[in-house]
Amino acid sequence: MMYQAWRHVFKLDPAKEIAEDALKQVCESGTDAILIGGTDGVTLELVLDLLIRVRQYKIPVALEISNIDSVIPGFDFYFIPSVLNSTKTAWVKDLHIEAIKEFGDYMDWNELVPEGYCILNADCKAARATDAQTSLSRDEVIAHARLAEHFFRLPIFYVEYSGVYGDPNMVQAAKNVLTNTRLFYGGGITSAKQATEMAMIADTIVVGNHLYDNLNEALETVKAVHAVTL
Ligand code: 1GP
Repeated sequence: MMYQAWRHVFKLDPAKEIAEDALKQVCESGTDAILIGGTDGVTLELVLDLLIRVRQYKIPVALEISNIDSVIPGFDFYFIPSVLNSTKTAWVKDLHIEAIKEFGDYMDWNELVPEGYCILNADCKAARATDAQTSLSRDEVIAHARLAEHFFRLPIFYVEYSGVYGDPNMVQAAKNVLTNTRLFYGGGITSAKQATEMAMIADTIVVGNHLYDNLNEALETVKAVHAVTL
């Protein structure tokens, strides 16, 4: 299944441990894909280990690149974040330029999926790591969404609240102005009810942390999302 059709995604952090039985349940949950990515402590060994384990199952798997040293072949897609509300050009495009300088001749551009991130939770690791300007008004979120779709023509605009449940009004504001760019929502989903609420707005719902906190509740979000048609 192409990523444009994904409604529900589980994000696994290579730096966090997950037991074999839990991983099996995640991969066989009916979710549309596994996205492997994290902010801290992501190493080549950890990524490779998790990729091999996930590959036992019949599920698309994408790497969300967090640093150039942990990129390995063998994924179905490579998601490349550009943090549109970062105040440092490093996170918008400089690291990307570095990677292209090194690997540009061998890159399979068809496997690369650029994501325009808009991080709205000031307290999450990603916001701190990228010096994101997170206190955006509704109009500013709309402007970022338009920048993603009409200026950079990115296939994905990712509203990221990692760790806290976001404001559905902000997510809706972004959705209202997007036509071709897919809206990903991630952050703080801990129940089927929240998954349903965000699935009524965003194209793709990402569930991460709660897998490690309460697996059964996290698994319930799959059905909840798939029950909603946009
Ligand atoms: C994190 O958007 C994802 O990058 C999911 O957020 O971990 O809070 O579910 P949570």
